[in-house]
Amino acid sequence: MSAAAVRVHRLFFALWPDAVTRAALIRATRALVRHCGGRPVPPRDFHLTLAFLGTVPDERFDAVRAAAAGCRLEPLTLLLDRLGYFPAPRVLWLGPSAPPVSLARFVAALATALAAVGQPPDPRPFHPHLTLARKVASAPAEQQPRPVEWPVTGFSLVESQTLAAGARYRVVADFPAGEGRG
Ligand code: 3AM
Repeated sequence: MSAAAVRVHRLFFALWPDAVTRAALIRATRALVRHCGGRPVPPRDFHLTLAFLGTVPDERFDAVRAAAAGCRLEPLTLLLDRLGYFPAPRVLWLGPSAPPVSLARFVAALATALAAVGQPPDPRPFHPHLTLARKVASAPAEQQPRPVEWPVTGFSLVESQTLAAGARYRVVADFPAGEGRG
């Protein structure tokens, strides 16, 4: 088979909010996002990336899923209370001012498990954030959002499809917290 014929997926692992949390996120950030300009992320796409894999050949998909299923995420509550700005990609984000240590530990374990099946994620340091808008011209002023509590009961494998209108995300597997090895 030629390389061009190999079916691939563009994948990442993320925390994907439940409907109640998504509604709270919308309420807490709508006005701020409107005020900051830029290109808002549609709320249906809200997520917090844990590990970005990029292109994964179809034949490795099951190994990636199995590697993640073996990683144990402890249930936790994220308090998203801080608005931030990444200047280079001009991204406005919402994140926790005190990220749980267990989440960073989980992300490290997930990266190790993925590397072991030949699919190491992007190596950049984990900086937990939920992107609210892209192409935002400047950092927000001093405003801060009403904090949002996010009960995290699992994590997800997400496929990103690049369409003319931009990226579309689709959850392709869910992994409940409390399962997998410690
Ligand atoms: O979670 P956020 O919105 O910050 O920008 C992409 C998005 O980030 C990022 O992965 C998330 C899900 O698509 N992303 C896209 N290409 C990437 C790459 N090559 C990337 N992250 C790391 N390396």
